[in-house]
Amino acid sequence: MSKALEGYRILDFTHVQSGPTCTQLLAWFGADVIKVEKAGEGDATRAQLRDIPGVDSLYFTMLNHNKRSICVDTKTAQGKEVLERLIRHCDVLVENFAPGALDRMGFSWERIHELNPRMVVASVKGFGPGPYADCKVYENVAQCAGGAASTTGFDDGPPMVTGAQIGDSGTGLHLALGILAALLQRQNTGRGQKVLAPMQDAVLNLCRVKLRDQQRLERNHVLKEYPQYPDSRFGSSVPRAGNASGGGQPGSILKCKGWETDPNAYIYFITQAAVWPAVCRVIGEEGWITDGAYATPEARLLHLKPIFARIEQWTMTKTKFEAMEILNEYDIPCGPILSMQEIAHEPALRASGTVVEVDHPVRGKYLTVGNPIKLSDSPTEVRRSPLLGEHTDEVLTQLGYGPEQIDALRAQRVI
Ligand code: CAO
Repeated sequence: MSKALEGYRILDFTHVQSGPTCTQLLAWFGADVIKVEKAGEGDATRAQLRDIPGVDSLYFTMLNHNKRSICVDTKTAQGKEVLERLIRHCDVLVENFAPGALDRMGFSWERIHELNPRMVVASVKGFGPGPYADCKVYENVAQCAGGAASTTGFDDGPPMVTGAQIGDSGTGLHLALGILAALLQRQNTGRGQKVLAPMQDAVLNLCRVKLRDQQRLERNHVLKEYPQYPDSRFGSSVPRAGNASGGGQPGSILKCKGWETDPNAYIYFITQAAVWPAVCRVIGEEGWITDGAYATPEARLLHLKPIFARIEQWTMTKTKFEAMEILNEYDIPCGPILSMQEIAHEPALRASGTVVEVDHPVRGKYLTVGNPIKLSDSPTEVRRSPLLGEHTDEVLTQLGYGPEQIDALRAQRVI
């Protein structure tokens, strides 16, 4: 079967996490992704967080599937010549170097556009234009600057970052969308364009509901869906809401049977208005269906803490999976808190290709997260990440280099 992005060539000048997540997605959709790495060392993540000495780390392998790897020292004259040929050969250049690195290498947007006017040049940077435009940025910096940390955690604790890599992988997703839009526009204009996804902006986009709440707070000085209501005072900015949903359907994380010893024996429980009578029946509080203090969503906002405490008395009598089964019978929205161990063995995720076992010639078998986006006419087949420079000769040959020229480049340590 054909692939959605078959025929598109991506010059993958990315490293660490944000850029590689973007190009990995493009590769999964069928693009030919050529990862250009520093001769001799490669992407720094190959050697970071290693669990087996001398073997490409899981960090690297899990972010670079389905790509080809070519080693070129792009700071040498001959290396720049290789890069120029690659720019002419490819449709998209994706990079996430520190601000200015590509210009310093001699490949400004103007130069790239001159070499290949159809090329889309896509960049992840920590910040967009402004006072921090020149800063280097990693995941948690973006979470902090994008509004996630100040709105995550508990009211009486410090700001908190989340394990979901919304700054890196979240920005990679945004960039991939920008690239696809630019490629579609190119079909009409014949021209490439610059695509920029700043990490701060991507995180803020994912924190959109908190900017919504900031404005609601400024107008009404209270957020009735937040756990601070009705007992505590609100300040001037959106507070941390703990595990409350903070949205139109109140929710909370509740203990289940075994919570004393199992750190993940919890369930997320949502008291959706439509199923409130069912919630009351399940927990044995039928009186709450008609009691004025509980009967409407607005009335319940005054009593969310005692309501969830009462529901928790019920969830503590069930395992999270037993509770799920019962609640699903009544269409009550809920979800078990799954550990990574449970997710790794979840048969449905294996069956859908979201958790995939991959075989690597040096590392052996390992688990990875496959393509979470499913296209019915473009199935994803997850292939292992490339060894450093595995495809250097193959790609250089495609670019028109002969065997002697390749040997000479190798002798001069350009590749
Ligand atoms: N040959 C020769 N040199 C190469 C090369 C190659 N094939 N590939 C890269 N380089 C050089 C670059 O030209 C640059 O050199 P200069 O600093 O002399 O211009 C250098 O290698 C890489 O620079 P860097 O500053 O990007 O790398 P770093 O490890 O110091 O910083 C990071 C890493 C992530 C902080 C920075 O790249 C950054 O802020 N990127 C943008 C934001 C981002 O993507 N952050 C997410 C990080 S986690 O996903």
